[in-house]
Amino acid sequence: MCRLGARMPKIDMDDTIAAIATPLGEGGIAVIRVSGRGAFEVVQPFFRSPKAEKVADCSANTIHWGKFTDLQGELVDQVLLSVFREPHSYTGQDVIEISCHGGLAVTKRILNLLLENGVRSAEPGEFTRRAFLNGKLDLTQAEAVLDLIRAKSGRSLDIAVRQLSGALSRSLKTLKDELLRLLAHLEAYIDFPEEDLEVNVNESIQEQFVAIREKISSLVAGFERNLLVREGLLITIAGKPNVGKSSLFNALLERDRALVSDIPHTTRDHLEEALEIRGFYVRLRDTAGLISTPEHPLDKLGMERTLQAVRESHAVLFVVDGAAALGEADRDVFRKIPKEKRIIVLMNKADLPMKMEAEALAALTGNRDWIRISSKTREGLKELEQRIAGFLGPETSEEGEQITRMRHKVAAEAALEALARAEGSFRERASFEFVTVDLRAALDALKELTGEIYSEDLLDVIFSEFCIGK
Ligand SMILES: Nc1nc2c(ncn2[C@@H]2O[C@H](COP(=O)(O)OP(=O)(O)O)[C@@H](O)[C@H]2O)c(=O)[nH]1
Ligand SMILES: [Mg+2]
Repeated sequence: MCRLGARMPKIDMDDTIAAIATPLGEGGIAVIRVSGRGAFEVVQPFFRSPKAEKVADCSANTIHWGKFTDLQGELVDQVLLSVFREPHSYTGQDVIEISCHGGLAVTKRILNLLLENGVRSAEPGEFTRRAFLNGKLDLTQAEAVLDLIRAKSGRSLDIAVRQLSGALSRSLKTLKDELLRLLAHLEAYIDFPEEDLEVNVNESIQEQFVAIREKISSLVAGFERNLLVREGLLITIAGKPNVGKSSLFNALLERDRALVSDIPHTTRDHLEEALEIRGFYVRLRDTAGLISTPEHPLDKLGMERTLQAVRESHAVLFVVDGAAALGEADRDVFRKIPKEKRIIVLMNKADLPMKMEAEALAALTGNRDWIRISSKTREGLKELEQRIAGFLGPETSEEGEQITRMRHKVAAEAALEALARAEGSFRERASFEFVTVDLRAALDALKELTGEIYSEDLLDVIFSEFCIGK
């Protein structure tokens, strides 16, 4: 691996670090993780096993019951030590995991005893950073560790697990191999005058360019959707007062979260709740009904909040009352929704006799389809959930690997640009040196994506997002 820039790493990789790896609080057990060359020696003075085993003599991947005491021999807790030996551990170093009872005082006491005995407190993400630096994971997998911990829905968990298992790394490896093959191919002909290239060689090189370009493009294609899957789709319910927005909000949440009444302007501030729709993480907002001429100062504030919520959201549910005719107030609301938003039109109160004219609604909404729903009887809600899930992904995931972070996108786009330059030079029959320089730049961009090329600053940014103990 090579490092960009000639700076010394800020973090010493060789000292022994420790941290509580489980959430701080009460639980069945807690785990304190120790990693580094001195892991066995620093734990030894505190550990008494019935067979008086030395920690350093324990075989790799074994678990040992014993007493954890302070240096005066006072019992702190009965613990299990899990022993891992370099290089077969999470960090690639000698690692001991101390499982103790899951209380705040006991975990802190064990950690403090270790810290007083020459162990350094781990920085956020430092265990995973060591794993990366020791080649246990590439950078996309290290990022997936964080995504897995943070996953809020089944779908975001699926993506993180695949990425952690190396699916994205393998796709990138194939791409890098193809780029290397193309480079080798070109370099084999570098001493030939271009015009002497046989037609079939020329065609084969062009085909390789196209194949690589298409693969990188398809990696980038799903980025925005993956980002939404990971961070959650923000959906705002908008409509004039009394069309049933809060009732719909409650129906989707399956609990009475928002106040519902037939008094207009019941909802003044917007409410936000998280829910899972077909395995996707969604943040749903109920808003104050939009009116064009708010009189009460609180209504004016409510309007501003609603408009802000609409602007911030990825998708808008535009609700009309199907039991009434379409009015100017509905038109006003629709005009306030930016048209680049994903919009779903909902004709609510389908359990009542319908008065809404389909033509008028189609004319207003630019012929968007609508769904007839009833927040009262739940009619149409399944279809609505399906439409929402459709924004985030196909029902079954048969697509290839896709990137999940802005950092990946920037690197993949840099690779695409360099590849386009190389392809251009090749078509224009420029000297092969021009072609290979840009191909190498494309390769380097992919290496930055996987972390074969990295800077300490980049690692600082990535791992600072982690919690201590991971
Ligand atoms: N029959 C019927 N009434 C509904 C439905 N949805 C809402 N309502 C009623 O419409 C009124 C306004 O509902 P609310 O959810 O507070 O509307 P909001 O002002 O848009 O939030 C209340 O009396 C609700 O019970 C529905 O699907 N069917
Ligand atoms: Mg309401």
